[in-house]
Amino acid sequence: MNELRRRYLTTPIYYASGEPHIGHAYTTFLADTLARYHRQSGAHVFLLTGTDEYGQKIQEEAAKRGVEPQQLCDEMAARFASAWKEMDIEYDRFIRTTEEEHRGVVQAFLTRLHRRGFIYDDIYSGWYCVHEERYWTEKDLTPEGNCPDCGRPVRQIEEKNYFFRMSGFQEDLVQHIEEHPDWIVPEIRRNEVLGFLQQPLADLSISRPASRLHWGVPLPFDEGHVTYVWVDALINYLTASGAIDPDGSEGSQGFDDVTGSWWPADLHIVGKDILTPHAVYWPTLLMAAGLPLPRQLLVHGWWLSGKAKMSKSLGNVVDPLDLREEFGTDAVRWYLMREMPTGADASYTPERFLARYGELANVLGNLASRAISMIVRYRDGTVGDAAGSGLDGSIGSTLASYHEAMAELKVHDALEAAMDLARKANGYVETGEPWTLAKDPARGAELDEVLASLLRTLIVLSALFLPVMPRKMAELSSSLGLSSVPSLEEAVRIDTSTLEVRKLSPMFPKAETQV
Ligand code: ME8
Repeated sequence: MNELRRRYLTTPIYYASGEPHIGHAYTTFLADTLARYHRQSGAHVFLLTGTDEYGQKIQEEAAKRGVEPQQLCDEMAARFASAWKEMDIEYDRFIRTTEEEHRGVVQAFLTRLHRRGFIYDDIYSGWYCVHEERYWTEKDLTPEGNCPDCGRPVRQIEEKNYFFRMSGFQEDLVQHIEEHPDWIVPEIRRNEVLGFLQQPLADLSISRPASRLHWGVPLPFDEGHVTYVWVDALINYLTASGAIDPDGSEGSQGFDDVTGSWWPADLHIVGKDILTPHAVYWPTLLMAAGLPLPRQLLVHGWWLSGKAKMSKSLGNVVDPLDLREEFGTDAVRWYLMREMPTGADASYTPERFLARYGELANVLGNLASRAISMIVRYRDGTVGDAAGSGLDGSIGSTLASYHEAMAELKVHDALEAAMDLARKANGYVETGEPWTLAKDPARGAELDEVLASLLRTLIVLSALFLPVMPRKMAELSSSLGLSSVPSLEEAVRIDTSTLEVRKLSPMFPKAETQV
């Protein structure tokens, strides 16, 4: 298999303590959209998602509900998996950190670090936020003495911990980031990490005493402690890659040679809330284990409701399932992908949703419906192979901008380029006036040219929108007489004279919801 044509993409693994919400859905749609784009271009893709199941937060949530942590995790993992299936996420693996295989890989990884002398024990005393699973120093806390990340009260603790010598990798990490300008995108997040790395990097606590927290992977070298949930969670990307033998009690199988596995990941897609674990803890842990680093991190912004982050604990989460009921999954995917410039924050409002939906209905849906009806009405569903330059120039430039934007992970720009082609095609209908041509038998050749050009454009549009709206584009391509949505390479080569176009019911019906 050609190495370059492999793409290993990951989403974060979501905490099994809460229900899937629009924030999770956004990241997962983004990953699925990119995965579908690469698959469609012929790459061999592996898309990983899953649930993060250990840690104090899960232990406490289970206790609150009066169930065993495993039961809570089983229920929530099933909820996430079925939500993703319903939302047409084509993942290749759903990993759960409580799986035996993952526990084995975590232990093999830690054994390796321990043997290499990167782990030591010490007494930790300071503040701890259960919700964020993080230690804080006095100066980190808010003026009220709460967690600086989530604002919740913190606890003072003093306990034995194992530490990873993260500080020793500071220079190597800075060098890596400087030598690979695209390693963290967008640049604002890269600069944030470089800024953070201007201060001395501390060592990382990687354990919690089992007396306080039993719900975790036991350290392989001290059963009295479990692995810090963030260390365990990050390793999921490695477990799923198949690089490390989970039964490797020596902790070495697979570490020296990852060929044949999916490691290293091509792209970790995460929200900005989890930048530090992914851009600092994870690469330094991998360096210590002697493993290659992931090739790129895409760090997106937050969906906000007003100015606040949408989050379950703030109670302002809009359930994407609610929107799907009326508008369908594809419209929700389109809205989320088109509205948020990858990397920036965006606010959800019903007005913006309806405006974006209007674009689907009035530009893409309208083009498809008028072009298809004219092909059916004037040519009984089959157009000739009339060449005619028509929209071909616009198709060429659209493809170039679309691929360029996708390569830069600017999905919103790629989609805008695609929608712009549909807009141009509507303009072409207005100026070409096929209805006038149809009235004049002497202008039949001109009509053929216009209709063939519109058909070629619709074929290309179905391929351009496939990654974001797989269901609707399957309907569209089927009405164009194709057996499936073509790749972009194929789309521009299809001989339109062989196709039988059939009527299509409105792709994006008028919204009943008004604001
Ligand atoms: O952090 N806007 O899990 P989590 C956009 N288990 N994205 C959002 C969002 C919002 N308002 N809210 C959540 C964890 N997200 C860890 C990850 S990975 C090894 C371990 C998305 O359930 C975004 O991707 O809190 C964010 O990074 C992730 O959900 C956090 O999910």
